[in-house]
Amino acid sequence: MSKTLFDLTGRTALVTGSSRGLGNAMARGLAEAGAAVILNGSDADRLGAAASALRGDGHTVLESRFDVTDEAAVAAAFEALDRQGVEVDILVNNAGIQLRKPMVDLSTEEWRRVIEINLTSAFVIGREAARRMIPRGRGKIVNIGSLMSDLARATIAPYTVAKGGIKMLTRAMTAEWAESGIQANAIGPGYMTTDMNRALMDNPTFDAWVKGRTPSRRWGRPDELVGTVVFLASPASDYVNGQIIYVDGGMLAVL
Ligand code: GCO
Repeated sequence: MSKTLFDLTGRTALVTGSSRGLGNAMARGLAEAGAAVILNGSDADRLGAAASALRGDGHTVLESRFDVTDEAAVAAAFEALDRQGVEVDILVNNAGIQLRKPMVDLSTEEWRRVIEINLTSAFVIGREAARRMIPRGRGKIVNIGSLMSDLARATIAPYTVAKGGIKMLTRAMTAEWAESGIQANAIGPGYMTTDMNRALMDNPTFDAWVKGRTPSRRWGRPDELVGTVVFLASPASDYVNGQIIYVDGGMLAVL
């Protein structure tokens, strides 16, 4: 097997929401596979600390601080990269929030905010990236979905709808951009040990439910997404398009 199949040397990856959590773990994994990484976040201190940590390990890191819901800021960030001669070869649309509240108590503004961050931003940033990938005839887009791309859980309706939309946006990107040499795919993480899930992990009943409902009988670790994101960012996936790969310990495979 060619050694270059999973080699990202010479490629640049932008990972949104990569100051911490799944985004930071994936950015580190892409860097360890040879990519230069562009970290994104809205908090300058957290972004700087994350960048320093990766640079400390010898990786090539740029910082691009923008709010993924601010369309003008997104456009300006890409224009800044253009001016620096930095081409985004790999885009990981990871940024997202969670809001746990019954729909009857949810405000329309709360609904819109989650959809804006978790779904619309992937379209807006994907559009900016694709406008530059299409003339180059190549590009990799990895959208981060969820178990909720396929199944619903009570009290997280806007997150569920957004993640379902991520699965279909991935297919829409494929429908329009595959012929230009872009591969757009998604990853559906299962229950992973992240800050976003801290309240669930600390709830003995929920913790027991996750372990009982997951065939692997455990929560997933953020670094367990690295193999899949490197695969989807590398030449190994040049004929893979419009797919969602669940990294969920088998949860979606069984009742
Ligand atoms: C929840 C969790 C889930 C996980 C993940 C599962 O409240 O049920 O936050 O949404 O974070 O998305 O794939």
